Amino acid sequence: MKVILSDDHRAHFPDGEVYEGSLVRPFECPERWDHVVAALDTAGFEDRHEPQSVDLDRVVRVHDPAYVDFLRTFWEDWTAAGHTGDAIPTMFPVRGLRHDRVPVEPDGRLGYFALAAETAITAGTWRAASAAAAIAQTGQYLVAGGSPVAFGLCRPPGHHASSDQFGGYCFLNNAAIAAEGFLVDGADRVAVLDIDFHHGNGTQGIFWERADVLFTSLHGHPADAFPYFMGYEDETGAGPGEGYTANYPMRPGTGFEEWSTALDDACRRILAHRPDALVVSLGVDTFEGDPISFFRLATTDYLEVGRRIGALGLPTLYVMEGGYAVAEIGTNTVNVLSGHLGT
Ligand code: 5XA
Ligand code: ZN
Repeated sequence: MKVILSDDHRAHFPDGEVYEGSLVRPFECPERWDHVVAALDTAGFEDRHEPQSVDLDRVVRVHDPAYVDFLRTFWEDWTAAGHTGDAIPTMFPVRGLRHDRVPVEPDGRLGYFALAAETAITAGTWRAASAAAAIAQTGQYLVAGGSPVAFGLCRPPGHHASSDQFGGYCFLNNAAIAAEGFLVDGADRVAVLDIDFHHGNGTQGIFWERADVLFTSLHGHPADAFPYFMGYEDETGAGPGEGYTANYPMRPGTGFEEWSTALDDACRRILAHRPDALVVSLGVDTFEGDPISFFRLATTDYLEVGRRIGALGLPTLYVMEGGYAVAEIGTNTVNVLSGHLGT
């Protein structure tokens, strides 16, 4: 299996995360990447690739160009305004406020382009986020070019990033960029399977009115879990995209039996879509020991997850999303990949 990775992820590591009333060390930390690499080493995944340069012309097919520009240039504006700490959004265009004007002042622009307050922008955020997008793109090129399966070790993750908002540790939507890339390179239909614990609101929103990309997501019920305001079962797409979104929200304590029944149903829908390629948003925060989630999957379950996805027989790109049980993230991730390969 081809693995695409870059050390540029280290450029993004905020000083703190707003979590349950405190500023804590971010759960989304560089050691996550180190543990995945160590597990890949141990399991013999040696076919490693550096990403090509990010292709922004393709990125803006799923993101608003003004948003991409904001991410690229914001740190300069923030520091020019005299700020020295990380940029944490505090005010948002919520219900009753206007969305049709973008503020000029950096703090206002930050809130305009944000969907949550736990995610800060730092000096190296653009470098890391654009490298993660480049990793997804390079994986997509490899799979479109004939590799049956590839794994993009993206950090920061991407599935919460909407066309014009960051949050949930995400800036550029790596999975959506890859899915769109397959279409650009000739695919007629693509499927996204999001198995991160959190609903992939960004990916869903990007493809909401599209029939060429099927979006399926298994996740913590929005009544109980971030991102709270999306991910219900009755969200099925709109216009030409009606019927091309499928959500499987599940309650606290869900174990592998119930979760895998949802996986099987999502897989059935994916096969019915007859996609030319599959993008898997691979989060392992479904793990029973994850500190911020509430599913109960065990380390050995991830082998079976990979087996079932591999059994679809589709050209597949995995992109890394969440997973915060740092000591186990490597084994859990690699178990999915090994299961896919049947090893
Ligand atoms: O998949 N998304 C995540 O793992 C991040 C959730 C952030 C919760 N504040
Ligand atoms: Zn997650």
